[in-house]
Amino acid sequence: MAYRQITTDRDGAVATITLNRPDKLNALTQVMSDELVDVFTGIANDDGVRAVLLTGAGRGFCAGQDLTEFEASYRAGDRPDIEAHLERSYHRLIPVIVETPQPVIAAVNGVAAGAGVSLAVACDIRVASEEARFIQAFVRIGLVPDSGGTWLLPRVVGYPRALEMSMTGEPVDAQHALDIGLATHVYPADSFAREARDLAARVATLPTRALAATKRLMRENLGVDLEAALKAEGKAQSEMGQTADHLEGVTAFAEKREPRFQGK
Ligand code: LHQ
Repeated sequence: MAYRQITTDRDGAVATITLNRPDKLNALTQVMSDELVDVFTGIANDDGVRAVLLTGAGRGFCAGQDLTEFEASYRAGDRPDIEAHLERSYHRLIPVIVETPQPVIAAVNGVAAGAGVSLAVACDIRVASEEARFIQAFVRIGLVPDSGGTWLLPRVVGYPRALEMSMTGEPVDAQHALDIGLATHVYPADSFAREARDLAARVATLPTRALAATKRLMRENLGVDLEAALKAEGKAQSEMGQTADHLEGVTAFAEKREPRFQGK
């Protein structure tokens, strides 16, 4: 599939996906959403990829749903079928990102608004440029958070912060995002791209299968009791115990050297 609204790049085991509508702060269209589903689906089946970086071209990360997609119908006094749109778009896209086996890092280079925040919180790790802002913009247009925003955001920043962000729609700047755990690192704008790439390159050297199982367990175990969580950990650990990377990890420890994981 030739992409029109995203670009992709591969550097070793790191795949970078760049939302590429800079003039519109990378607002999400149906085309962009379909392209993202396609590229994430391909990556999930490509064991040569061991880390994914998601970022935006230009000064924005993602301004959320492209509101002009519905402009004609609003101007005509009609109401678009938002639920049908969500099902075609975000209800396919967000699970594909969340369930990507490889670690996915959001490099939030600028403003993230509405579904743009949801994209960021669907990723496993968020780093922010000091120019980033996070805006739960839905309330500003009389809507509720969608695209997973009611499920993902409370899991990242906790219920009270998620509720405040979503009820006020006020921008959260990079420093505040760091304080509340919405980003785990903030970097100066001029070194941001390099710092994000370096992080992805480091993550790509880790035991990829263990990372895949870790993110799946953390997600699934949030909704189960301790007994079930322990059982799921045991099952996953038994699988990890058979991996080449586990053997390499313990061998490297015994030999007092750095491990060289292969993602196998
Ligand atoms: C945009 C957008 C945008 C189109 C900036 N669309 N062009 C799901 C299903 C159905 C319906 C609704 O929603 C959803 C999920 C959602 O995501 S709802 C939330 C949708 N997003 C928003 O409401 C955010 C709208 N944008 C803004 O509030 C501002 O643009 C922010 C605060 C993000 C950035 O402000 P500035 O830095 O001042 O930039 P700007 O406003 O000047 O924008 C630059 C350009 O990008 C401008 O185009 P132009 O041709 O005039 O230069 C904007 O119109 C365009 N743009 N967001 N969502």
